[in-house]
Amino acid sequence: MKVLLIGATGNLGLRLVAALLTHNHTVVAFVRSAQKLQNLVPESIYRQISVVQGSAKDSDAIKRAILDANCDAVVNTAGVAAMAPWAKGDLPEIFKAVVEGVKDAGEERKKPLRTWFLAGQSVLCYPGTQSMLSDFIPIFLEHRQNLSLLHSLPPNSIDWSLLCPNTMIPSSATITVPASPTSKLSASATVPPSWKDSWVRHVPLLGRRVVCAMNASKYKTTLEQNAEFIAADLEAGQSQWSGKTVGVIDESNV
Ligand SMILES: NC(=O)c1ccc[n+]([C@@H]2O[C@H](COP(=O)([O-])OP(=O)(O)OC[C@H]3O[C@@H](n4cnc5c(N)ncnc54)[C@H](OP(=O)(O)O)[C@@H]3O)[C@@H](O)[C@H]2O)c1
Ligand SMILES: *[C@@H]1O[C@H](CO)[C@@H](O)[C@H](O)[C@H]1NC(C)=O
Ligand SMILES: CC(=O)N[C@H]1CO[C@H](CO)[C@@H](O)[C@@H]1O
Ligand SMILES: CC(=O)N[C@H]1CO[C@H](CO)[C@@H](O)[C@@H]1O
Repeated sequence: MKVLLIGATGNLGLRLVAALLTHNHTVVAFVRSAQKLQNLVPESIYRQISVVQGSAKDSDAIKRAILDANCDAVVNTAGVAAMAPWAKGDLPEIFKAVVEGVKDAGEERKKPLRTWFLAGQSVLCYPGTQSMLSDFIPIFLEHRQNLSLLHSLPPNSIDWSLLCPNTMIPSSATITVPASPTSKLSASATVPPSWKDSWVRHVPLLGRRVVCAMNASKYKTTLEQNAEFIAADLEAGQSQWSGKTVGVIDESNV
């Protein structure tokens, strides 16, 4: 596919450049500074991609980038959610602008774009309940409103998925295009995969909160694994993750 990658200079964005190329996608990087991207990736990789400069808060610029390059998919990794409930990050503004730009581009080309957005594990549901994990541990709350926005979209305006990883760490500081993908993630829709509940959840008020905290480290993944997951999914014409929040776990932790 031809993929508009918004936020290519970020931790996850840089790994996505490599993973998308590994999967033979055509990469159009949307960044605030082409120079910064050029400094961050090897020359051999930079030569294989095209770059559009603009702000992810500018929905018109996003729409134009999609239509000008004739992209059929989008990945947005720009913007970071504020961790504390009272804090304000720039993700909400970016998220809203990207949603608008992608939706408008879809309308104009009369076909919704396959689009991956990023949130965090806190918007997945506690298995067996209707409550989000962030009901138990109230962090990264900005992702919640942004999920509501996706849910409120009219049908067929964006073919979206929302990746909801826990902490992502780099497995390598250098950006390379591996000939074949490395270790894999297991995924599930709506809830964290391979959740092992415990009697502790029955402890009044605090129980489920404790289970969430105790389980958190199990869900640590690498940036490279998440990039690989998205790049591989974009190879499929139709994805099982359409319209879903998606939880992931390293297969070796299952
Ligand atoms: N890292 C984690 O452990 C983790 C866990 C769960 C979820 N997430 C989510 O995953 C996403 C990616 O995380 P990350 O660690 O890759 O973040 P990051 O390294 O901080 O990258 C953020 C990217 O956003 C870009 N950006 C910010 N404002 C922009 C604007 N106005 N226009 C264009 N680009 C803009 C930055 O570009 P510049 O280079 O120009 O600043 C940078 O490329 C975030 O939404 C985060 O909330 C992260
Ligand atoms: C990408 O294309 C190369 C060369 O055509 C091919 O050998 C490789 O298997 C492809 N990779 C994937 C993941 O399809
Ligand atoms: C696009 C969208 O709905 N963004 C919302 C994300 O969440 C913040 C609140 O944290 C809202 O103000 C934004 O409107
Ligand atoms: C997957 C996982 O790590 N599950 C653990 C969650 O926390 C409970 C204790 O509260 C453990 O028993 C589970 O093994």
